[in-house]
Amino acid sequence: MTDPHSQPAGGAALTSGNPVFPGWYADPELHVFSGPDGERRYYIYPTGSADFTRQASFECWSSADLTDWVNHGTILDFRDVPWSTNYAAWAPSCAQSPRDGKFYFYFSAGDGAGIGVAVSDSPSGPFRDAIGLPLIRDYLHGAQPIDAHCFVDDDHQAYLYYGGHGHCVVAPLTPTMCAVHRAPREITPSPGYVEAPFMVKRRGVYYLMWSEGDWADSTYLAAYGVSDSPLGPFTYGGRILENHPDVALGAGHHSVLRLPGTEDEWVICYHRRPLGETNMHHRVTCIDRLVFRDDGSIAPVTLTHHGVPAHPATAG
Ligand code: FUB
Repeated sequence: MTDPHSQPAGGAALTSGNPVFPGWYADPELHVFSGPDGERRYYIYPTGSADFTRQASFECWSSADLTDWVNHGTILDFRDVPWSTNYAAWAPSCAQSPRDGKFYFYFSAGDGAGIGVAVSDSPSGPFRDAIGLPLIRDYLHGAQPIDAHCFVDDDHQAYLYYGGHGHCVVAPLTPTMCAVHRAPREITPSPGYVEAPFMVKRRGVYYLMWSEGDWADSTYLAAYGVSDSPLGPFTYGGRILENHPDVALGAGHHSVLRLPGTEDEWVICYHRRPLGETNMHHRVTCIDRLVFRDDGSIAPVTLTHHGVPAHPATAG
């Protein structure tokens, strides 16, 4: 295993460090987006990981190069989402519509309240509730309506993946990004699946990733499966994130991103619990390298303290 304390090859490179920004934040979704002013930056949409009975809003962070993260403050507040609860603002996802260029923000509106969708002209918000009611309200196929993830395929079809309590479902979205085109179908990829689906396509292969175990302790981890369709079925591929006894525990609920301007360099953004932390809410947001092997499988991630080298969002 790589030494988690060693710096990446190439000398004293500027690195993100881990965690990449201060504070308790979990469930990070990492993107590169261009704002209304045309500036391309990295964005992270996390869950604010205070006690979840007090989590009633979302923030986002952005960076020019993965190292200098800026907090944009509250981007959506449950006070402006009347059908939501006043707690458990969990696990958001953001996608840019290929049709209108707007940014659509999918969020858990409280345990049991459903999944909402909000919209903004800017990736840093502010977002406003787009439809005034839950996009997904009911438990379908046993899937708890949390942990939404929006994936837009090369043909511009958007899909909404979500589901806790051991069941994963997916539904194609209409071009408005604010309604499901067909009823969600169950795609639970593995008996170990618990929550936090994330989809990425590489070289024509669909990689569904998810978290297993209990997010509140060190049984948490992440795994993946592959398919030739965004709707599965998925063949189990292996574990991606696991505890590192010298670095951190409970690593999971992640997103991955191909670095702009590269053909095949990837990073994984995830949360983990610092060693010695026993409060279940105390999770931090980190970034490390993700490596696809020559056969298309994913190598287990080495959790590090140094993170990843600076890489401009404007590359390529
Ligand atoms: O952050 C709250 C919950 O913890 C998320 O919904 C789960 O995926 C887990 O990370």
